[in-house]
Amino acid sequence: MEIIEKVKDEGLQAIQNCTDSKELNQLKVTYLGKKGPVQALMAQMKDLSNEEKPKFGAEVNQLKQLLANAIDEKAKALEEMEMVKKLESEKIDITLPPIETKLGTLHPLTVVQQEIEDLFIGMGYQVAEGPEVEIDEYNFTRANTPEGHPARDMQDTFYIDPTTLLRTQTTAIQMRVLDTAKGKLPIKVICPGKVYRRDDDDATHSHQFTQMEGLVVGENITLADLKGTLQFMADAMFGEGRLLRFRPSYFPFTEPSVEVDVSCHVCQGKGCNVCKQTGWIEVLGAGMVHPNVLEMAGFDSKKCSGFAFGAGIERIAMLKYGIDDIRNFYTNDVRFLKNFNRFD
Ligand code: FA5
Ligand code: MG
Repeated sequence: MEIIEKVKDEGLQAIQNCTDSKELNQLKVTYLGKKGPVQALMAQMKDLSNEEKPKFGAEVNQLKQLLANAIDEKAKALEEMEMVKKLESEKIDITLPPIETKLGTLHPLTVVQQEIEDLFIGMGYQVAEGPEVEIDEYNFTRANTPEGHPARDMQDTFYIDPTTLLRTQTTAIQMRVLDTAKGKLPIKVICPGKVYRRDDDDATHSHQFTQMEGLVVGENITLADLKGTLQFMADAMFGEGRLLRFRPSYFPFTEPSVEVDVSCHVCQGKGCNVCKQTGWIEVLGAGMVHPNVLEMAGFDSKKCSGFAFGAGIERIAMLKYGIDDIRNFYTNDVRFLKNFNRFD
């Protein structure tokens, strides 16, 4: 009986002190296994008298049951504890700030191009595009500038072969639009795209730049329509009140022709390097579509008329954002491009 008490006290103590389930399994083997004290007590039964046997047997069984229960309970408690520990260690702190995802930005030229497109789409225009590697015919001949015409020298051209070139003006798209219209009126398009010229790069010139051509052909289209349209575009792009100057000019494909200047944003018209001391920056060429152009594309120039313009998108972006060098658009300095991040 003494031994039973001793095994009971020691066993319960050990189980209580146990701190992990592996150790507990070991205890189970130690106390309740074949070589354990409980089993040893059972083995002693045969040495007892018949009167002692039942009482002793019941005590040992009780001890066995007691230890087994204590182990079960402890196992449950340990399991719970270990689960809590695990949950604790895998806890996610949802208050931590997220890893920042950096969004790209639209290039300022794309922003301006899309703004102009939206403006004209709102007035019922369609957007037309064309190839950058263009045939001479659409870039020059159809634009009333046949081979040998002195106006070809106005745009120093990258030729690929004698009849293929990098287009020098989005006017080439205009000629394609007139061609595919097959005499059907009215036409209202804007034509954005890259153009190429052998110009020397400086603050306002690049050998590759972007133009936005506009073309409207219909009945009774007049110079007043052109002027109103350009004023509308300038007000929308630069805010009302920016000075516009219409200057008589010459293009083979328009008659009459104008060039439109906007007052310089750097010197406010006083004269500086950017405007070459003139106070003005030329943003576009325009005019009434030359009758020869309409006739070559199959339109009756007595029954319809049209206006066209070709704007430099870089120049508009420079005026709009106060950029003083066109080369900024092409050097891809992220510090420059970041200024146009519309998501910040
Ligand atoms: C033309 O290209 C004519 N096709 C425009 C036109 C279209 C006139 C339809 C009439 C009817 P011009 O060469 O001036 O014209 O160029 C038009 C605009 O492109 C200029 O006003 C200027 O804003 C821009 N531009 C011209 N050359 C460069 C250059 N090297 N770098 C940046 N922008 C330029
Ligand atoms: Mg010009």
